[in-house]
Amino acid sequence: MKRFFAFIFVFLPLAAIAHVNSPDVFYDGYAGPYHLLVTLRPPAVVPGVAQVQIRSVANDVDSVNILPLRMIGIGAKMAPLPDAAKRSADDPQLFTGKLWIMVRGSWKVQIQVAGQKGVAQLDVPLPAVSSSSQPMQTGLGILLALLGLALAAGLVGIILAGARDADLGPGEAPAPAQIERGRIGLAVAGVIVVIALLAGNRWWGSEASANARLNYKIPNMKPSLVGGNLLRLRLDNPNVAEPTRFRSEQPDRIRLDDLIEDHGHLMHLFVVRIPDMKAFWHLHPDQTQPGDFAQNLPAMPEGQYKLFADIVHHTGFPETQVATVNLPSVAGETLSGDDSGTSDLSPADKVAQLSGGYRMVWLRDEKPFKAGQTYWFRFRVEDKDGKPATGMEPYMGMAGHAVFLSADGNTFAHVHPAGSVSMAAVGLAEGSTKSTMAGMDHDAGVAEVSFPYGFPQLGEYRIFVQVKRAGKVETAEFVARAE
Ligand SMILES: [Cu+2]
Repeated sequence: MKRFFAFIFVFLPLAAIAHVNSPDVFYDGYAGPYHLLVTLRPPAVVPGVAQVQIRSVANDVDSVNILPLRMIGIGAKMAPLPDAAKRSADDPQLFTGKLWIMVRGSWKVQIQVAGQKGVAQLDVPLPAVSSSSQPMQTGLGILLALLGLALAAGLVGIILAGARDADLGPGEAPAPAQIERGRIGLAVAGVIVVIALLAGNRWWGSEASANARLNYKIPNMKPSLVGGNLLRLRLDNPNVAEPTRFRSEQPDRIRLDDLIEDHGHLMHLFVVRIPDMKAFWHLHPDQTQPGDFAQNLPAMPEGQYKLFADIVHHTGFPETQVATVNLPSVAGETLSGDDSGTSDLSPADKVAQLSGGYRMVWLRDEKPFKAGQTYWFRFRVEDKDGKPATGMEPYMGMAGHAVFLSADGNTFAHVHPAGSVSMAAVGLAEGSTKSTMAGMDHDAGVAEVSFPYGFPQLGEYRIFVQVKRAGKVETAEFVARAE
């Protein structure tokens, strides 16, 4: 009975996809000549409403239209009519809108911008999932149950009265035969109501469990250490894709044999020692077979480590697989290729020391950060005399890479100057139109790097910033707090 009336669900905020507990999408890029900072807040539950926020950096935009599209497949070509984003009355550079996202999976938001320099377009990837459902609040449940009981009693009453009193004239009392017919009516009505309630309960139960099966669970990969320094990772696929045709169809598991490269690698693995967070590596394990990855570890001190492995599916759907592992002291190999990291970080408030007397300065104002707001996190690399560093190079095609990690290790985001989207998804979303992302190769060589991001909850965070200078990847760590 209670379950029958539990058809209204109250959903918790969604937990994870790419990044862990940090679902918002931040994107710094250009629609043709227009520089935009885009924040997408995916719906907490799908179907649901995504919030869209677009800031025109140079204040040269007159109007913005937004449109949700599937990332790949037939839905990517069938565009509904776009919605107009609303210009804020207090802040003419800010445009906001809402979009309905009807199906779980890999989406993009197409942003059409008009201004003095003509019309231009930018596509921003939006992964959408529901991660949990929660029973309805007790008060509402009781209210709906009482209303439902009143309806059931009303139905029984109508059938009883119809069977017993239909032939009676005004003021006439029912004869024994009519009373008997009334009893039969009452029994039939009771049976109908009980069957309706049981069938409804069953229908709801199967809908609820179908829905629960589609809730997104954070994949917990299985790490193991082989032969002293080979780290093997067995990926986890606890999630199912939304069935495309019929609800009753058994949904497919999200595949692991469909991964695509994201800035040059199938996997970006971040290894952070907890709880001190003074050791940090950014590694790129090789796929040995679908779902299995292996990495020769660098020299590492003994300790407990958190692992975050970023992968991207062929749909452009990004995922972070997580694990916690205790490692003995690893003799390890010297880092090579794009692998980087160090075990002697000291978290800085503002100025972090790099090698050779260089340093990284966090260009922040003293105002505290608010959770849920988008900021640019800017960093400058200086030489020992405080001059902007020379010899800056792109690291995996970008001016910098940043990891935002909560002090408890439960919130993780891998962010680039272009934002928190996966570069592989951006490539898919763009299709034929070529937009420009902030911080790509052409921006490298500059001593300053910025990352758009917003802290999802209050609390303490660490920011790991990686840049490449004179052939060497430098890692700096900063402490931040969201109030
Ligand atoms: Cu990166």
